[in-house]
Order: sequence, then structure tokens, then C-alpha cells
Amino acid sequence: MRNLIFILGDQLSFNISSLQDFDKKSDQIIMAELNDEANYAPHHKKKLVLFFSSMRRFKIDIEKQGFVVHYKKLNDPDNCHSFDQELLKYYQKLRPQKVIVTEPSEYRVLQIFNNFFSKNNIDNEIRNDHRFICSHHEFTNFAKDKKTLLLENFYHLMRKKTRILMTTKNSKNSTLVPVGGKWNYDSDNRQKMPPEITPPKLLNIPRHKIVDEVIAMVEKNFSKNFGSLDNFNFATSADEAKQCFADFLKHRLPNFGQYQDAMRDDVDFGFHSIISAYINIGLLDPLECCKEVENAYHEDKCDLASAEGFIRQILGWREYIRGIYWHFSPKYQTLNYFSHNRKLPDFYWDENKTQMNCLKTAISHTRQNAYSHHIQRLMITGNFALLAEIDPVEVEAWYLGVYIDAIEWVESPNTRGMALYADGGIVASKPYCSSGNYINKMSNFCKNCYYDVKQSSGEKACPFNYLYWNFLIKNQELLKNNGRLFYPYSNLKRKAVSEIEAIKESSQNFFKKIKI
Ligand code: FAD
Ligand code: DLZ
Ligand code: SF4
Repeated sequence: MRNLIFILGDQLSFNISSLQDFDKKSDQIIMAELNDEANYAPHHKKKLVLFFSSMRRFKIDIEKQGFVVHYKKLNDPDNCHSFDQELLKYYQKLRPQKVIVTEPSEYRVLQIFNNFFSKNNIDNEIRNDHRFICSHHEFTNFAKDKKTLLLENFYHLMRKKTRILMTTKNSKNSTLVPVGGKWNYDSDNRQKMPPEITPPKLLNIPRHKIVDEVIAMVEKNFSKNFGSLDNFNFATSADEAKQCFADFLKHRLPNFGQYQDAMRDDVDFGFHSIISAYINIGLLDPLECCKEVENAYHEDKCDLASAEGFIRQILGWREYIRGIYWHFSPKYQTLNYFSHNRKLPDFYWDENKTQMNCLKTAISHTRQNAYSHHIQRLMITGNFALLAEIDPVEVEAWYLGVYIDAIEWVESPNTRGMALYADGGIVASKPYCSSGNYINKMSNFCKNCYYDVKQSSGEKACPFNYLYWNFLIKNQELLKNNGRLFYPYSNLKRKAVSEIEAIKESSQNFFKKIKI
């Protein structure tokens, strides 16, 4: 036998680099459902169903094309339950000349493979993951000699590289310029969603029998895990994921831009695409998605603000986050700029234990759907974890578990960097902290809340209000020179000593009340 190829659970693409030059006569594949991977984070039940169902269906699809696959199911009696032990077993059985794997997307898993290869002295090839648009080398070049790694500059590079939404200056000058004359249309994109707007339902995906089998297995093996298995409606094959994306292009993309930051307690998915998990595990190709959105714009199916806003998320944010992860890991996962060390409140696992309607809603959506959109993750659960001084390790464990799309490379810079500013400003130019005012502006949560968003002290005051000032007071030395916090710190200077004491006291009482 020539090559043995290990395909990991987030590498479910026919054109994954480990399969390039595959010889059907002399090469074979292994895939494995593993307890180590199912248990290293407190995964939502729906996330486990997505991974195992998609892996099983990928195996069948690829076998139909004549590939030989050795597939280990979770409950198979001879399952070794770890990447290295499973690989060792097949290596000893099949004796391939070489083992090939596309670079694991997580540092932890890359270490497992590297250690395995060097310990057992096995000829191996770890190939670049070409599904990402920016290579490690390109990101290193971008980051070289820079004090700050601004997303906007990186995004321009990616636009130029892919020529997406780019045009030439005129017929005589071939310099590339952004379509419409501006790189970024974010300022058109920040509206509240009025009650009369009803976002269309997500495409209904007929239940495949493999999904039913896996749901039964997850219900049995992971009954204590967080999350509801009701109404599982995620795609688990490339064909289904493509249908979901086509449905987004037709029904939600035209409103994506204007409502992408809006939140409402009766709206679960809004006008978002709900494709992050599909891209992350290989069912959709990120560049193809960007090209399809660009085409939709050129065919007048959406405006430029929506098209650019969407493309920036993938071409800009997603690639940038991945670059940050590999540039700074594993040190990144230890950064704790504010030395926060409180434990995660119990209500992150049970929304009925809080009276804060914004958190109740975001956590309830998360329990139901294994999904909440970016602003809920950033400005509700993330904002609260920052202001409540929660240990980033605890916060990361929660995010890594509960979201359908969570894999460390993308979860970690978003959580530790963007939401918690625990990296001291590598990803975000200022902490994304806010009082209840922002939440009230972008949602209808405050109307039905036990707390009063207009009050800043006392039993009924919105906790975001005093926690926000408490955070700024406590971290004044670290943050006062940040130009983007000039206004809040100017306002703080105007506060009377008695008001500052009241803020501190309300915050301490609140921490006691929620037992953290
Ligand atoms: P849309 O809003 O429709 O956006 C389109 C696509 O852009 C997404 O599918 C995704 O692929 C990409 N994208 C958008 N924002 C980001 C971003 N900040 N980083 C990377 N890709 C982005 N995304 C994950 O895929 N996995 C995670 O574990 C994850 N954890 C997050 C944790 C926090 C605290 C925050 C603030 C954000 C996190 N994100 C994560 C980013 C973002 O919230 C999700 O990608 C998005 O909500 C997925 O929903 P969607 O597919 O409907 O995205
Ligand atoms: C997230 C996950 C889960 C739940 N299960 C498996 C699995 O059984 N087998 C597998 O190959 N991958 C799984 N994954 C994804 C991995 O934890 C990990 O995120 C990827 O291998 C990327 O490094
Ligand atoms: Fe959240 Fe405060 Fe509004 Fe209640 S009042 S929903 S706690 S922001």
C-alpha cells in the first residue's frame, strides 16, 4: 500500500489537499468518530449530531466514487477513541509507505499528529489546507513589522488577491479599485429590525436516516450534554449545504446588510446565512460562497452594502481570525490582559436562572439552536462575560462547546480577543464593552426585562449599566490612553465620588447575588 490518508471531522471536502493525487488502487482513507474529540469540550448535542452525521455521509459519498475508506463509528468495539491510537492501529495493519493528512485546523490536533509521527518515526506529509484563502506565509508577511494588525488592511489585501468586488480604474488605467468606490459599507448596515419585518424561515431539510441514527446515539451517549436535539435542521451533506446557501442568496441576502446587527427576542436567525458550520467542516467552500454573493450583486439581486458586508465577513474576518490563531498560538490561549478570574455564572448553562432578558434570550436561542448570531455572541454573552470579569478559560470552554460552528481556531480569537479583549488589543482596537443602552438600541430585549435599562443604581437597575462603569473604573490604568475610549473616560471624570462608590457597591452586590 502506498498512502494512508487521515480525513478529520472538519475536512469533509472532496477537494481537500490530502486527497489530491489520490490513487484509488494503492491509497486508502481512514476516518474516525472519537470519544477524545467528542469530550474535549462540552459540545452541544446538535453539534455532535452535525459532526458524526456529516462524517458518515461523507464516507458514503466518497466510497461511491471508488475510494476505499476505513471508518470507525463511535460505538464500534475496537474504537481506540484518539487520533494517534486509531492511526497507529491502521498503520500497523496496513503498513503504508506514507501517512498523509491535511494540516489540522487546531494547534492541539496538529501537536497530536506531529508527536505521533516523530515518536513512531513514520514517513508523513502534512499538507497545507487550500480551503483557506490566505496561507500562513501570506499572513506572516502581512503581520511582519506591524505594531497593529488591522482587519481593514488585511481585508484590502484579500480583496486584491481574489479580485472579488474589484474593478479597474478605467479603460486606460488597470489599477484595481473597489467596486462602488468604497472598500467598506458598514455604516449603512446598523439598523434595528422593526416588529413588522418577519425574516423568512430557514430551508427545511428532509431528515436523512443517518441523522436519525446519530440523534439516537447522541441522545443515549451524551444525554447530559448541553442543548436541545429538537427540530434538528442542519445540512449534513455538501448538496444540502448548497441548497441552504442558495436559499440564503434568494431570501435573506438582500436584507443581510441592514439587519446584521439587529436582535429581537422572537427572531432566531434573522437574515443571517447560517453557513459558518458548513464552511468550517468542509461542506461549503468559502471562496465559492464569496463569488456567488458577488454574482448576486452583479445580477442586481442585492445591493452593494449587503454583498460587501457579507463578503467582508468571510474574506476579511474569517481569514484574519485564522491568521491570528496560527500567528499567536499556543500562547494566545493563555492571554488574560485584565487578569479576570471569576467563574462562569450557572445561568450560562440554564437561562432560567437569570432575570436579564437579553442573556436569557441569547442563551435560550443557543440551547435550542446551537446558534446565535454575531452580535448576540459579542454584545450579550461576550459583553457580560467581560464586564463580569469571568476567567477567559471558562468563557472559551463555553463558546467552544455550545456553538455548532465552534472549532478552536475560529472560536478562540473571537472569544478571547474580540469579545474579552484578553489579548490586550491584538484583534480589537478597544474592548467591545457597552452599557444597557446599546442593547436597548439594537433589540427589543429591554421591554420585557425585570431590570430597568434607564436606571444605573439600585435593585432594579440594569446590571450592564453599573458593570460597564465598574469595568472602566477598575481598568483605568490599562485603558485610559486608548483614544477610542476618550469619551467614556471623559464622562467618568465628571462622575461624583458618591456615584463611583455606588457603581462599585452595586457591582459587588451583583457578583455576590449571582455567586461568582
Ligand atoms: P453570517 O453573519 O451570515 O456571516 C457569514 C459568514 O462570515 C459566517 O458564516 C462565517 O463563516 C463568517 N464570519 C463572520 N464573522 C466572522 C468572525 N468574526 N470570525 C470568523 N468568521 C466569521 N464563528 C465560527 O465560525 N465559529 C466560532 O466558534 C465562532 N465563535 C465566535 C465567538 C464570539 C465571541 C464571537 C463574537 C463570534 C464568533 N464567531 C464564530 C463569528 C460569528 O459570530 C459566526 O461566524 C457567525 O455568527 C455565524 O453565523 P452565520 O453563518 O449566520 O454568519
Ligand atoms: C469536533 C469534532 C467532534 C465532536 N468529533 C470528531 C470526531 O469524532 N472525529 C474527528 O475526526 N473530528 C471530530 N471533531 C473535530 C475535531 O475535534 C477537530 O476540531 C478537528 O480535527 C480539527 O483539528
Ligand atoms: Fe439586558 Fe439590561 Fe436590557 Fe435587561 S434591561 S434586557 S439586563 S440590557
